[in-house]
Amino acid sequence: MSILNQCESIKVDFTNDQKKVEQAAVSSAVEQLRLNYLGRKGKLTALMDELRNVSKEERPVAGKAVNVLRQFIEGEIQNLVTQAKSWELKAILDRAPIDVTLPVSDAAHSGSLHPVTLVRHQLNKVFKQLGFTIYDGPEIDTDFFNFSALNIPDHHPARDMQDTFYVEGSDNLLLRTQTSNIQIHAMLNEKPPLRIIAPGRVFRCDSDMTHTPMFHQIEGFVVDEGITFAHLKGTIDAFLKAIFGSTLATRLRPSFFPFVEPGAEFDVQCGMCKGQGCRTCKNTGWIEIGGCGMIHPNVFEAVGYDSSLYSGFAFGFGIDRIAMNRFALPDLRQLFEGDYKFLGNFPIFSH
Ligand code: 2NL
Repeated sequence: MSILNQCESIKVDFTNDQKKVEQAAVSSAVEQLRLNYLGRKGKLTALMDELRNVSKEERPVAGKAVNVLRQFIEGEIQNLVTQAKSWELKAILDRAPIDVTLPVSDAAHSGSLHPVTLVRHQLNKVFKQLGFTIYDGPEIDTDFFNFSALNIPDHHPARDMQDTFYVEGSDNLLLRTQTSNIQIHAMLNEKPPLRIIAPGRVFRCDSDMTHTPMFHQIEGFVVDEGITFAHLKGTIDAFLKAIFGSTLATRLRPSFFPFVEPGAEFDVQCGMCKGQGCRTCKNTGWIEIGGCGMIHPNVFEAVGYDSSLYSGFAFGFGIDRIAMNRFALPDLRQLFEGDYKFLGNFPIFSH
């Protein structure tokens, strides 16, 4: 068969095959069509090889015919490639839609919130109801925000390398040891009246049965004209009752922290024995929760607040210990081991 006749017959074949591909409307068929004509063993490739056997006189005409056919086929395949994109999209849209309202089966791993997250959410909610705003700040901070502004003297043991993680190669960067740094940032950024809680991770060089090098705290503070110890006592009592139950008693005990004067620690009656004494409360009837006090005038001076005009109270406590109490956990460390068998025991949703 002459080259020109072959061109005719290949074109007829191609047009038929092209129709079939359009009917199938799947993108893989387009690629198969391309291989059948333009691939290494394709029909058009074979025809181009044959050109070599054509006589010199006929070659220009035959060559031109083959070229015209090649451009035609390449153009048509390019069109099909473009069309194939919309076939693929239509295939996706035609799939049965996923019903997101179906209940999750018991066998599925539905995930759950970490116990510390659950307790933090509850604490945030309680403090929001008491009119507090949640504030955030850096986990890596300077000596000023973590220590100096808080009236912690230069040679206080808390600043020791044994107790605080310092950033290598820097003379004053450290991992915060308490979330009070957030409150210093808040006081410098905002003006009184302030009612703020600061939840977050804190870091200390400490690791044993009851201490992990990272743990979670919430600190809170209120600054305004005329704030008294009575506001402090009422707030501590209100939030402890909201978290542990309104029937449990609360108490303050005198204590010392460099950033407050006077200072106190606060306890809630043991929920296990209702104050009778048991293993959980080591027979005292009370669970120690945290510390508090009236903000020291030196702290106000450090942030440029007039301590003769403003007064305030502050408090701080660990979230992890409340989670341990809430879920009756024997070991603090399992909170941070990432063991699915343990973490799967908690609810998906919090309040
Ligand atoms: C504890 C005790 C406490 C504060 C934290 C505070 C913050 C500022 C000024 C004054 Cl900016 N005080 N925070 C006060 C008393 C105690 O924490 O046992 N935390 C786990």
